[in-house]
Amino acid sequence: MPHDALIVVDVQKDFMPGGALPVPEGDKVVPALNEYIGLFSSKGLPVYFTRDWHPEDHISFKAQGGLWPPHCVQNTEGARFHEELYIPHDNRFIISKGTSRDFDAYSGFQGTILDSLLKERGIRRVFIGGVATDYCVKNTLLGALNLGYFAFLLLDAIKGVDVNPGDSERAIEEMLSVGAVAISLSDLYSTA
Ligand code: VGL
Ligand code: ZN
Repeated sequence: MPHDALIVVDVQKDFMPGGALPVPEGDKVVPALNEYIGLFSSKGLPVYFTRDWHPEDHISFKAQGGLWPPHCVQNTEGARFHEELYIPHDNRFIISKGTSRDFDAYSGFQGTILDSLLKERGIRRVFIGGVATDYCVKNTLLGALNLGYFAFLLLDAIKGVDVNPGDSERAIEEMLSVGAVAISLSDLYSTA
């Protein structure tokens, strides 16, 4: 529908198997996401790609006392999007987050202009998929709800890191408990 937008969260090489901070089966989100991207794009609806885009001495890295190995360092190979991710030519926006040394951002809205880009277009509903379910997907979705958007969680296009077993399941339950609606590709095709 008009006023719908797709948000693709952090589908970057470092979050894929073999990357610096791999999400198990993270690459499995790509085929489904490409279908969502094609669907939105074919209807002229905007697609927003978030990316983790850290300086090399970022506060979230272990050397600075953070939780994570260095990942998604600006302008490195690991920060690039998965090679098979479909990036349309039109109506697509890249949102870099976690770009300053002393702040981390699990949400695509934190420290970015994503909210103003959506507002400018009158977007009311956002469809969110990508990685990691239990970090950046969750925080981006909760941010969207807090900012007043209606949020769909793309159940067939998310994967989590599960630092503790069950983290992704709990993240999904939390998102649904605060108002997100879970959908899959088949739901969209049956109403298209
Ligand atoms: C993420 C951990 C650290 C994510 C980003 O994209 O979910 N997770 N930085
Ligand atoms: Zn990060």
